[in-house]
Amino acid sequence: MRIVGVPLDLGADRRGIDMGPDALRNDGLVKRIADLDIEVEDTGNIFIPRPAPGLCKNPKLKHYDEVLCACKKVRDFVSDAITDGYFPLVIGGDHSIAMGTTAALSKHYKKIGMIWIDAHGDFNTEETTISGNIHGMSFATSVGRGTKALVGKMGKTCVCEENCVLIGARDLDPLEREALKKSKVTVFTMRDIDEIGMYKVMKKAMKIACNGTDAIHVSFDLDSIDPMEAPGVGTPVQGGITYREAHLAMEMISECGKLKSLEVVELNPILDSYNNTGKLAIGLITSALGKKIF
Ligand code: Z70
Ligand code: MN
Ligand code: MN
Ligand code: MN
Repeated sequence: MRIVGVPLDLGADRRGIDMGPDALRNDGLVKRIADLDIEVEDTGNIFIPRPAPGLCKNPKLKHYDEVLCACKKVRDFVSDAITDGYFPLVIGGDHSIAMGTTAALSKHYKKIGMIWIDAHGDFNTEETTISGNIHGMSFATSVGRGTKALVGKMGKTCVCEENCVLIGARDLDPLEREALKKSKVTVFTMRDIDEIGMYKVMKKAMKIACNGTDAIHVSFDLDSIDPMEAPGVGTPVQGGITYREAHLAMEMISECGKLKSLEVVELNPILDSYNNTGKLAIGLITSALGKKIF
């Protein structure tokens, strides 16, 4: 296991999530993984330069140059980790970094399934975005949708749309919603979880993500969890999944045996009143890595 920290917040509106990786370390991330008898190497944080002051060049792709540059670094670090035989754990940072992680995986695997756990869809493009924040476009980019400004900029993608699942959605922009409906991504909204429960949602999700794929990537946005249990995130949205549901999801992912990389993003220590969100994130990581209660 190799940890790659990405202190990037330029893909999001709010500052603070750049401190996410160090907050997780401070809460004991490395030791908790080592306690599972997993060899763990922490390579520290990727260097993210501060943006040059001045006018925003394109309000529909805010901090484009900086985010792209950061994602290319993420791609190279993650790709090197895989080449060196490590399981990559990417800790953010805002969700735009998924574009780098999925580009790296695409160099090593032929057909990738992806489980994207998020309150949001992150399925915007330069054309549909309202905010201009690139973290709202990273899912779309990872499956090859959107403008040339992002798609293909980090290399080709082998993330297969029909093997992708979005879980926990409850805050979609209007055009983003239409794009998701037209796509081959399977969406399990909060309503689906209410109706059939997380166990059945995950059974279906794993079947879709595993079908004919040689790797599964999990991209976990901590804002998927209800803000009552996880207040320390970039964009809190009411009505999320519970702590227990999140653990069940991670345990079921771990049991499938195809998990090849994990990414945990959008931790905002500034809003994390009692460090609960950081501790919760570490617990979820250990569940995904195979920790069992009994
Ligand atoms: C909105 C946008 C978003 C995360 C916020 C929100 C996107 N759809 N993603 N927080 N992780 O700006 O595109
Ligand atoms: Mn935002
Ligand atoms: Mn997200
Ligand atoms: Mn989100």
